[in-house]
Amino acid sequence: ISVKNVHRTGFHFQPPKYWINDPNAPMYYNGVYHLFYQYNPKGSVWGNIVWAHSVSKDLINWIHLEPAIYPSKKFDKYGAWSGSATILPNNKPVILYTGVVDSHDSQVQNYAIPANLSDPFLRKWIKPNNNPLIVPDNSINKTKFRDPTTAWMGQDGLWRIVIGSMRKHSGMALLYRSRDFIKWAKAQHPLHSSPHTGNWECPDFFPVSLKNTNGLDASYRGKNVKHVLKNSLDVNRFDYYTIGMYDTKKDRYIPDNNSIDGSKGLRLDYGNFYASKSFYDPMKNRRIVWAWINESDVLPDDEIKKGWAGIQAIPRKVWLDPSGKQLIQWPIEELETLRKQKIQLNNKKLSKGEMFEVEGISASQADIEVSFSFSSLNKAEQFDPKWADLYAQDVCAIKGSTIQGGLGPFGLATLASKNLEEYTPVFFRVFKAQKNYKVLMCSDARRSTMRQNEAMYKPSFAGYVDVDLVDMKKLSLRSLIDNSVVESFGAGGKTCITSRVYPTLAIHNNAHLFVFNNGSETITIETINAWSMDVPKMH
Ligand code: DQQ
Repeated sequence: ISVKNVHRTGFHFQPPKYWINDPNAPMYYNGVYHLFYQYNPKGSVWGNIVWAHSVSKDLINWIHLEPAIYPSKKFDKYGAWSGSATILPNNKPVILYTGVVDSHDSQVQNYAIPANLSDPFLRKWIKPNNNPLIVPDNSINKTKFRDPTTAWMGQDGLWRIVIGSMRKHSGMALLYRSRDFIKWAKAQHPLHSSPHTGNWECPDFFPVSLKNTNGLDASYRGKNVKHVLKNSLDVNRFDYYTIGMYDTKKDRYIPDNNSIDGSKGLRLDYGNFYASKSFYDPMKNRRIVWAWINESDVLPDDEIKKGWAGIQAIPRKVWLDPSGKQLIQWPIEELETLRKQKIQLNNKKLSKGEMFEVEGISASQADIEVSFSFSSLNKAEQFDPKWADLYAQDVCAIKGSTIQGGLGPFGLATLASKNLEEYTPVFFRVFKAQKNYKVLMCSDARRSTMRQNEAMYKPSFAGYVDVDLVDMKKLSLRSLIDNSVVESFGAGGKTCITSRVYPTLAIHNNAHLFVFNNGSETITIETINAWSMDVPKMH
C-alpha cells in the first residue's frame, strides 16, 4: 500500500487529491444536494483557496465538478473564503462568501449566483460587478471580518446575516440587514458577542424545534422554537455553541442561563471537528450539519507525501434534546446504505478486565453500535473535586482506558493492532461526584500509533455525557471507523467525539476491533450491531 493511500478514508467525503478545509454553502436545490468547500487546486497544504463544488442525490455518493468560485476579480483576488447559501423567494439560490482583497488578508463580503438555473448541477456561478456587497466600516478589524451565514428574513421583510468578527478580544457575530439582498446595513449591535473568546469564524445561527426532531428553515418564525448560535473559535479550533432565545424585537440573541460562550461551553464535537455549517433540508425536513476534519499528522511534510489533506465529517442530522439544554447529532440515515456484512451479538457479559474481539467485519472500515447496561452505580469511582476546573480531555488524560476503575472504563478499542501495540479506545467512565454522577466519554488517541514523533498530535479527547443513569442504567455508543478517523456518538448523539489517528500496524486487514471492560462492575452488552462499510461513488 502506498504512503498516499494507507490512511485515506473509504466512506468520508474527499476529492481525489489535495487540500480541503471548511464546508461551504451546503444546500438542497431541485432534487440535488450541493456541497462547496475550501480547496487548494495546487497542493496538499492550505493556500490558493477556491470553492470546489460537488453534487449528490443522497449526501453519500458524489460527483465532483469544476470549482464554482475562484479568485479573479478585485473583490476576491487574494482568496475566496468561506460562506453560505440562501434560497431566495422564487427558488433562486445565492451564495455569500468572503473575498480577500489584498496580501494583508483584508476581507469583504461578495455574492455569486448561478449562471443557468436550468442546469441541474448549477455548474457555473457568476460574480456580478456590483460586488463587493459589504465592506468593513472603521469600527471593524478588516482582517477579522468573514464567513457570512445563510440569511434569514424577519417579520419586517428585511434579510439578515451575521458575519464573524472580533473587537478587543471579544468574539462577535456582526448583524447586517438588507431589503434587496444587495444593499446591506450594519445593525447598531451585533447579534451577540462574548468577551475573551477571540475571533469567531464560521458562525452558524438557526432555529430548533422544541417539539420534535424536524429541522426548521433559517427564516422560520413560529412558536416553540429555540435558537442556536455556533461559532468556530480561532484560538483553539473547536466548534462551540449555545442555546438561547432570539429576541426578534431587539434583534439580539440571548443564550440561556446555563448555556455559556467560549471554551467552557458546549461543543458540537469534543474532538477534531471545525468550521461546521448546517443547512435545512426541505426534502426530509431536517437540519444537517457538515464539518471539516483536518489532518493531525502535523508535519506538513506528511501531507505533501500523501498528496491529500482533510476530509468532511459524515453529515449529521441535528436537533434539540428534549431537555432543551443541548443538541443531539446523529449520522444521516443515508449512511446506512453503505452497510455491508453485518454481525450481531446479544447479551454478553463482560466482567472486570475482560475483552473480546468483534470478528467478521472489516475493522478498518466499519459502523458499530453497542448498548451497554449495568445493574448498579455503587462501584462508580469518586470524582476528584479538583477535576471540576479541568477540561474533560484532561480528566481522560489522567484516568485513561487502562487504569482500572469501578463503573468503567468500558467501551471499544478501535483501529487496534492484534496485540494492542496500537489502538484508539472510545469508552465511558462513570464517576460519583458530590451531588450527581458524571459520565465521561473519551476517544483517546495517545496509543493510536507506534510512530514516534514529538510533533504528533495525539490528544485524549473527551466530553461529559448528560444522562441520568439513576433512572436508566444504560449507555450506548456508535462509532464510525474509517481507516484514519473514528467518529463516535455517545448516548444516542448527546456527546460526539471525532479523532484522527494514523496507525502503522492496524491498517486495512490488519485492523482489529475489541470491546473491553476495565472496571470492577460487570457490564452487559445488550446488543452489538456492526457492519463493514462500503465505499461510495465519488468521482
Ligand atoms: N477558513 C476559511 C476562513 C475561515 C477559516 C479560509 C476557518 O473563511 O474563517 O480558508 O477554518
